[in-house]
Amino acid sequence: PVTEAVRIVDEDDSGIDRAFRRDVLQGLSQRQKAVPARWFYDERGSQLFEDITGLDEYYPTRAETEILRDNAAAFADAIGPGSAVVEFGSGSSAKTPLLLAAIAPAAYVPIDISGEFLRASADQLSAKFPGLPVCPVEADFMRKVTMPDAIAGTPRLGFFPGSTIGNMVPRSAVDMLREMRETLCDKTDAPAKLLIGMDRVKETAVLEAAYDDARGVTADFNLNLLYRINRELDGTVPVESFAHRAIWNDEIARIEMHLEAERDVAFTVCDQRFVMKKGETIHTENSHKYTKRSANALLLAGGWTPIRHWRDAQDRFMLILAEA
Ligand code: AVJ
Repeated sequence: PVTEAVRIVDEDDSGIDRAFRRDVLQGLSQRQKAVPARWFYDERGSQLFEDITGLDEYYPTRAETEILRDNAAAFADAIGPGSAVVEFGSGSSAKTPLLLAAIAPAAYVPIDISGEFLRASADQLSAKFPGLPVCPVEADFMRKVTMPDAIAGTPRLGFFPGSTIGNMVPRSAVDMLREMRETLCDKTDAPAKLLIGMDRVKETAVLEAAYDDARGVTADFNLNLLYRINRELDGTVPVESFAHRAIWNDEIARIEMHLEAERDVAFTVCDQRFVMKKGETIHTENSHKYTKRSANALLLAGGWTPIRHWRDAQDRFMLILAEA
């Protein structure tokens, strides 16, 4: 049974998402232009990301799925039955069923900012687990999210797979981890746990290939942001004049994605004019990579105590269980 999602996106009279407009106009006004990676995920962007997860070069999804598949008994043991699984960002992935099958949860609460995608994956999930209450919530999980009354009093397991935390600079990641703590402690006194996926530091060539695949799917994913700006924010960005770039920043252990202007360009977004020189970029994503120590330090700063770590056989990815 799937309950109706609560819609919370703030739109103006002409149907423009205010947060998207603010982030884009502010981001394009900076010296280093930047748009937060969360805006990749409109319907097409979500589909392109699903396509990325199937690419030979993109190992994180397969590595994390392998960890979930190979450690079901250990997860059941560490987490116990009867928790409400609160997933931050509802993928239509194979990972969630693996976790749910392993731990016998009391309910499943997917939280996502994209309502369409949220409902589709909630329906899929519900079909696989008849009898499991599924309560989707359309919300931005960077802020505290009010939990449905259906799971009042139930212990919570937050699930944040995919190394999505890697999109955030440490300051924002810590803020988010603290908000997740608030969300998971809402309407219950039971102690909360968090199961979080983090991608590991590894050879540069492997990392760069994962973000610049031979078929150009990641390039399309990156460029889709510009099409979205043009469509939703009345933009005139000349998309054909931009190229996808993915580079490893070793100093701070992250992959950076940029959109590079291949000639001098000028365009408007919501009637605001912007110019870019040839070679100038819009920074569209960071994907931080972690060691066990850096992951632990980040979690602790966010109010979570790491209690268990699991890795895939090739040491590419880790799932960490932490408690509030
Ligand atoms: C969904 C944030 C985990 O950083 O690996 C994939 C997004 N960007 N290819 C990642 C992404 C380019 C992905 N996350």
